[in-house]
Amino acid sequence: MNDHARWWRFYAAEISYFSAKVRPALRYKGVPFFEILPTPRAYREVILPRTGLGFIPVLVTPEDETWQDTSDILDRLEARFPEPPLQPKAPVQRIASLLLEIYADEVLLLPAMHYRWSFAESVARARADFHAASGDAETARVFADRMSGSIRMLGVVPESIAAIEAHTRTLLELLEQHFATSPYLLGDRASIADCAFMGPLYAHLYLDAVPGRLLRETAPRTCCWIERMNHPEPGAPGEWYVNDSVSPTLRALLALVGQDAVPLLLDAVRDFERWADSSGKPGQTPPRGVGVHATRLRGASFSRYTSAYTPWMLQRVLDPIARLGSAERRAVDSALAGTGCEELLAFVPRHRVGKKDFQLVLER
Ligand SMILES: N[C@@H](CCC(=O)N[C@@H](CS)C(=O)NCC(=O)O)C(=O)O
Repeated sequence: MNDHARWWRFYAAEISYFSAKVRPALRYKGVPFFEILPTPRAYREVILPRTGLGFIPVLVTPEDETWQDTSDILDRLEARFPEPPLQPKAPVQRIASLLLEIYADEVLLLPAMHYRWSFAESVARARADFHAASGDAETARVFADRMSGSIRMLGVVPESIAAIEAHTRTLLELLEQHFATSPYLLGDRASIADCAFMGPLYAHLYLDAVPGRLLRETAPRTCCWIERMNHPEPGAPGEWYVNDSVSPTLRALLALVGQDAVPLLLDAVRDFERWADSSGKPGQTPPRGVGVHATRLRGASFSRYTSAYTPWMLQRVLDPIARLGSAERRAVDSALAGTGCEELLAFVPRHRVGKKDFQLVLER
């Protein structure tokens, strides 16, 4: 008989972006877990009292610790279950995987939210799926209203929609080329980058009505990768690319990040720095939106709200960069030269964001 007290409890939903990032890691590492629906009771009795936040996923360990925030969860899982690894240690692949993670978490939110909330067919399906997952029509309606009402603040506006769709088509083309030769983003083994890509690609673009057709009609290899990620084979054969290298198709994906996502990320963190210079107080929890900034995607100009989460995610890339030795740094610079990602790596923040009790805190 199973000893259920030793199982992990994963509060998550199938159509939740960030749940989809952690679930493959739990399966891949063979963590014994129950996935528990985000019902009103789960929020009331577990999620809100333990984290003070209304976010999923939340992971509760067998020792009754609470883990929240997918990036922290993936780091802690890696420390607790180092085999099979999901986080490359070699510098180029380490930095590449973190660049792909910040791109997936912060920028692919735009196509994911656009394709879910801009089309009546997708909206009807998502609302029904929210109801099914929460088990409560009113809770689902309130949540769906909040999500659909947030897309303008994220930058999904009439001025940006053509650029968001063009970006998505390019991404799918590049993924199709990549998966023609490699089963995962960094070669023959899954990584944290694959986990992060599952958020937008599985939970939204694959499961939602309108983009679901787009993926099945134009991106069959990406659909196979999604299924592969959700159903890892025990034993996890394969390795990342040899000698810390980057394949031409992975480089093309990094160049897409450099060309389209880096300007968005830099506009966001520069605006956060302006807010912190003028209004931030060390020790304070920044508001969820500290302001609004102008940005551009493929020539389209639009505005988005500025979140303290973007600089926190960027620190995840910049901190390991700062720890590299000079030969390692040269290797990273030469692998990324010409992709456009260099500008992000060269950014030097004046401020620092930390965490206290699951809340972001301005440290300096
Ligand atoms: N940074 C968090 C984000 C979690 C998140 O945004 N989760 C969504 C579901 S995919 C949510 O619960 N949103 C509720 C809200 O925005 O109020 C993480 O990585 O865990």
